Amino acid sequence: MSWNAESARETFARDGVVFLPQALSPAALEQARKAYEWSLTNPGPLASKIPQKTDALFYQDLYNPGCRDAYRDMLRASPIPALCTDLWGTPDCWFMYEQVFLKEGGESRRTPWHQDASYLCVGGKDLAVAWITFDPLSKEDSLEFIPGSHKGPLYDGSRFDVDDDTAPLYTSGQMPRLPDIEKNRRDYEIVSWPIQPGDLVIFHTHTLHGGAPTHTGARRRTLTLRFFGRECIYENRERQAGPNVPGLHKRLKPGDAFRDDWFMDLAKRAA
Ligand SMILES: O=C(O)CCC(=O)C(=O)O
Repeated sequence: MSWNAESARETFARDGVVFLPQALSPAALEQARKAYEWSLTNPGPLASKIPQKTDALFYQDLYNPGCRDAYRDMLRASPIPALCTDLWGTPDCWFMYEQVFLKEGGESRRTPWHQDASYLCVGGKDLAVAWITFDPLSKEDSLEFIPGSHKGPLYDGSRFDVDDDTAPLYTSGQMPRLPDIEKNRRDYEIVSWPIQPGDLVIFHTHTLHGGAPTHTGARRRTLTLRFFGRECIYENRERQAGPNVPGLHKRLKPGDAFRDDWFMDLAKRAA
């Protein structure tokens, strides 16, 4: 481990993203890889191919109901929940949901710039997405972030329209439309890191991020694990946004502490 917990916490609070080189041991990485492979071989009801202008594959799956069993041992053994509580400075951590991505087979499109928070009915300080890649990536081929954007406006989601990355997910106009960051890159501070398997990027669900395309002969297999902690509330979103938990939107109302028995409690609290 080549970082300092206190400076990682400061970085996460300031930038909404932190790079933790070799945070996963070979055993933890292997368990994560097996979970990822499980997802690929057991697609859930929401697995989909994201539309592309080429024949390349951009596959994703999320909220697979089988994950709670298939991922349980991996999550309980993983160092990530403790890293999240360190970053937040609070002792609770619950697993919210997984998402897997696979880009391969040619020139894939970028993952449009977006904030995960637009798709989720949860807000607050203690939120984290752990981004794990199983392929080494150059800085240019990696996931990119706008540091500090977790403190800025929450934009409408991208609906991943093949012709327009900023085309809004929702139609009511309650949230501002995403700016065209990709066309105006020089107006933004953008960070990314070259990645080796075992490295971890952890970001807040409100942080603007977008993923590089992959090129012919390359492949990007990534697993993202989303967690929440003590300081989180249920927020109103249109069309009852995720996480996809049976009955959640009936049990919680805006402003309630974000809690539900459905979520896996992963905190290792002192006895
Ligand atoms: O890996 C990618 O291309 C996208 C990751 C992402 O956008 C996410 O996990 O929210």
